[in-house]
Amino acid sequence: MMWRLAGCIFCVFLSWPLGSGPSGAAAGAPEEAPEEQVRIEVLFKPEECGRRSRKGDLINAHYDGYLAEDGSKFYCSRHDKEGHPQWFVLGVGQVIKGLDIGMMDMCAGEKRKLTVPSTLAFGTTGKGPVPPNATVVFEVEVFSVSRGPRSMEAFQQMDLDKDRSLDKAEVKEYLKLEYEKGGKPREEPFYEKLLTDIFWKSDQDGDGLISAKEYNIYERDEL
Ligand SMILES: *[C@@H]1O[C@H](CO)[C@@H](O)[C@H](O)[C@H]1NC(C)=O
Ligand SMILES: [Ca+2]
Ligand SMILES: [Ca+2]
Repeated sequence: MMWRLAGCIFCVFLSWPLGSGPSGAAAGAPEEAPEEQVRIEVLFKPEECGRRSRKGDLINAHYDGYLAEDGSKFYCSRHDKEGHPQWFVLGVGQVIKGLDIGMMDMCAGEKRKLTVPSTLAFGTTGKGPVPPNATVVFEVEVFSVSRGPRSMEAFQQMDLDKDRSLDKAEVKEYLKLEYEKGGKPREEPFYEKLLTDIFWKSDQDGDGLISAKEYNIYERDEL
């Protein structure tokens, strides 16, 4: 499951309130002051601590969110989406900044308590039950850490003619396979819309191809 957009098959997209929407602090937050950091407390670390999470990794985790002020719970992934742990890509803004930061270097089985200042959470506007400027606390439990969706393996798999760039036909072929594997084949207009969206986001120079560089926007250290 490689494209973020295709991720809806297994709910990669974190719905509200974890996603950093336009009103989230991630967008246009000023430089963090030194005290505006995520406080990380490791609650449990398994003896066998395998792969540590890094930017671009695909993470599967549960998290509960509390308001620091009164300890009230405002979010619980165990009760959302039928209680399935959530999937997301770490470090790329799919979740609030505080989680992107505080969930680095975790292994499967590890539990942490993260205290996140509002600037790295829901900002000066807040969101839903989270009031403006609220410090929030997340209790997170990681179930799996794996290579991110934009791995070069995935790129090579998609690049059928091996010219180190992806055209629409190649991406479409891949998406179709992924959706069929997921048991949810779609109609043509669905793929067209998805492709338009993917290219709009990834084809930065607008030449109709996604180059390896454009594709691998956040995993440079793995190239
Ligand atoms: C939140 O913080 C901002 C920036 O410090 C401030 O301007 C604003 O008045 C605060 N809002 C509330 C509701 O406290
Ligand atoms: Ca190609
Ligand atoms: Ca391009």
